[in-house]
Amino acid sequence: GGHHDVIVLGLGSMGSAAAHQLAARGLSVLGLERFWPAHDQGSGHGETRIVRQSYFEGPAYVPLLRRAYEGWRELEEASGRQIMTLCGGLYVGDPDSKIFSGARLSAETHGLPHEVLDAEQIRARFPAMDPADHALGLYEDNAGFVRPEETILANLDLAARHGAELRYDEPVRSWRATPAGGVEVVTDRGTYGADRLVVAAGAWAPGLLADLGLDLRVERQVVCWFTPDFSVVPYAAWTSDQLPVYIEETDHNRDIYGFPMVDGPAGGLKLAFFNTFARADPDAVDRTVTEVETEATRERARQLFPHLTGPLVKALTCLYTTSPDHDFVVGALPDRPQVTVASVCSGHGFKFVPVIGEVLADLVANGRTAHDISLFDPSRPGLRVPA
Ligand code: PYC
Repeated sequence: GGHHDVIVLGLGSMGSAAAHQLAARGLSVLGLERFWPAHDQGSGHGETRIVRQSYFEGPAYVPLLRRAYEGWRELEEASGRQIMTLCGGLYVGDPDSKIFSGARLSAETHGLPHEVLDAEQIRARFPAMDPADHALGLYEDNAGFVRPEETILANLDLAARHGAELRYDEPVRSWRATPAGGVEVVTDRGTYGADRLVVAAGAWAPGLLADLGLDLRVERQVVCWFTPDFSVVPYAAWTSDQLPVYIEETDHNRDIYGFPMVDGPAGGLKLAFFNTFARADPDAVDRTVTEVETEATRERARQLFPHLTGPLVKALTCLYTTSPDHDFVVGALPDRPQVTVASVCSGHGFKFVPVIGEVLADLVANGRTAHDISLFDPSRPGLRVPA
């Protein structure tokens, strides 16, 4: 029981950031989480997430990315945790590929420092890589990775430090807007009231927002860590001192992304298909990864990294919650303005955690934000289930 200023439903990537920033602004916050802190059942686990600014998804994201980078450093400062490493980023594809040309458009539109490298230059600079002869790469120094588990734990610690009440192992069964203009949330263990609600439920958001008629889908992804052959390309060439984060587009939706080795020579090189397009139910997802899946990933990855021939270190699954246009869904519900949604991020949201936390806190505390989030409007027509 009890009444709060705001309930945050879901304490993963976006919810923990919202809980932290709302509590820091002096609101009384109740956070509800169905699992445990920094759990591995949703979209916030797996050791690393890419951060990048020459954003192939569109120049409109770049101002938010600039603010996010400031927020990453603020989060490190406030929490005392080391979270972000900038080791550069390389986006490879044909000259007219969405990943290369989209990254170049964002870089040019916003004057972001970058270099265009041809295949020969990529091989010379990054000896682990052997791209196709006709490929180009956009390289930017101002990219790298963040640590998702550290991020979520930092935001949860800071939320608690600012007085938020955080409840774990407590799945939400239902919620409703009350006639008085607030909200009521029912869990397995109680009923809670608040003036406002933030729905940051990730893969569980489509179920909790089913009455909105949005065309959202949950997708199961597979992430692998492989051992390179260090006798051909030495270990140092695979580390973040010498290898950037990377995304490579090829035809037939076989894009991959990955990281340098960040946890020692036994840790493996983490990479994955950008999307498997496999629909999933978050409560029934098969979290076992098969050898067919890992070997398909390796075979594709060896187009860029021919010497990725050693043992698989590990593999795991992860979920995307995706909209039809692949833009985020962040904002108040038009018919119930006391409810703000976030965390439908279509597989590319994590790098925005600090700025989305700030946007959510702005929307809840002030009813508006100075950030331009028009791209993420929950009432845009493209989100609706087709008639
Ligand atoms: O946003 O960089 C990204 C990303 C890589 C894989 C999925 N999302």
